[in-house]
Amino acid sequence: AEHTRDEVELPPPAVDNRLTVHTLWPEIDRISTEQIQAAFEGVGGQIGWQLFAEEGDMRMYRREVEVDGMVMDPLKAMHKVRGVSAREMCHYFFNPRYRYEWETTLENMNIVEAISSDAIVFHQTFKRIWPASQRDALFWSHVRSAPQHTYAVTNHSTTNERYPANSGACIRLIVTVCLACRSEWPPGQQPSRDNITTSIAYCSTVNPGGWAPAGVLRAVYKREYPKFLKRFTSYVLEQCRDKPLLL
Ligand code: 6CM
Repeated sequence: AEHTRDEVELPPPAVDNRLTVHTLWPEIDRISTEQIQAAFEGVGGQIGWQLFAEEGDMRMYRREVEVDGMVMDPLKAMHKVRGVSAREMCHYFFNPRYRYEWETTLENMNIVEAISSDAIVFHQTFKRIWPASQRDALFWSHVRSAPQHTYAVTNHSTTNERYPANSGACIRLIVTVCLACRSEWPPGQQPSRDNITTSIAYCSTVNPGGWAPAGVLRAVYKREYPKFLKRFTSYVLEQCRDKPLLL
């Protein structure tokens, strides 16, 4: 009980072999690679990105995209956090044990398949937003390391025979999310809680999967995404306080 956070619980530095033999692996590998690369590409100078929330080091941008009247606005957020590592950030985002503690839009979470130490398939239901129907999502989640002290979690919708879409009260939404984190510390120094800075790039694209009023949806996103990122980062800071830094 002394060691509440073993190394083994953290995202592994290399891909788990149980994942590379799974049927989802080619898709997981391709989409994760694409998402991580795109996450660190700036929004400056790119047409269409509008800043909609700014607080301290956090900046949130969205692009207004509608397909057949349905809002599919891509969202991109940048943030900087001092005193935690990229690996720690991704550990708390990926690991289902902590999800109810920071995810406020969540109603229920189920593990559909625990593929490996770095990949899980989840089924989640979200809190209902009036006047739309309740939504659920089925997605794989994969955490990996990348060069330059980078760790990232990618979540992407998938299908499963045991969890058919639109069979109950819920409408299935389609999601692609990437939380990419990169740590830095002053050259020539040993990294510590006092000198480490982690840059966060969070990208999300949600297709609501069925009718939802555009105005309501955009208002919900405008309120909920900043709330999520602020809450999540302060949650990780709180969890890591007084624990040894893990790179
Ligand atoms: O990325 C976030 N959470 C992850 C872990 O749960 C995961 C979640 C993805 C689903 C994102 C869907 C958000 C939609 C929530 C509102 C409910 C939709 C109702 C539509 C009808 C009007 O990647 C944090 C997600 C933060 C969302 C604000």
